[in-house]
Amino acid sequence: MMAAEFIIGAATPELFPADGLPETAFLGRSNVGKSSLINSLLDRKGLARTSATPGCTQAIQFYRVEERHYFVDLPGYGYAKAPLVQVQGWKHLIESYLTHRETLQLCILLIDARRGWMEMDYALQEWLENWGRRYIVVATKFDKLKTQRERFQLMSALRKADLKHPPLTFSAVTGQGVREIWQTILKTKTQPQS
Ligand SMILES: Nc1nc2c(ncn2[C@@H]2O[C@H](COP(=O)(O)OP(=O)(O)OP(=O)(O)O)[C@@H](O)[C@H]2O)c(=O)[nH]1
Ligand SMILES: [Mg+2]
Repeated sequence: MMAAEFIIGAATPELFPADGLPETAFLGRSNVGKSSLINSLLDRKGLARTSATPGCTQAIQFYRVEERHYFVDLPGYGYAKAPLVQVQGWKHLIESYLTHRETLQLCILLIDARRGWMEMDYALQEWLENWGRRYIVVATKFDKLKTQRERFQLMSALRKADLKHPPLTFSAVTGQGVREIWQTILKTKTQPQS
């Protein structure tokens, strides 16, 4: 089993770990399945807190993997019932992380397979492009698409977003996609940042 431990939930940038280990960050709408993906990749059911209630993860959560890498669980966006101050706090925290974090090597942008791209996903993608961040797109909850037709429609919708890396699919229920996502993470670690 892979060694992984929770290090800190950081609500301000001063609390981010300072030991310089490379990081993979998980981003996406509230409730899309970020924490579930982290648990699946690490094969640890309750490590990252998951919840059926959107907006569960508020601070930026750092998990150290095998003493040489961080997985970073970012708070979700687009939760309609969140108070405005909270939305502004979210924006500030995420932007300072994505803009300044030198150890950030790869962003994993999660998209709900049933919904496809939504407005805020595009905004975030554009933001990642503008800041030259390396990222991949993962369509989660793939198990919820029951027919071939639905799956085909999703994949063609995802490809419209002009991605450098082809989108991957994932399900926390079936475990589908775990290996491909790991391969991408490991590959990124060995490539110099462009
Ligand atoms: N069917 C299915 N349900 C999933 C999958 N991934 C996550 N879920 C469920 O979706 C809900 C939200 O999952 P989380 O992992 O907590 O989502 P999150 O993106 O971390 O949410 P926030 O922290 O609130 O932003 C939970 O009820 C999960 O059990 C999946 O692949 N398939
Ligand atoms: Mg979460």
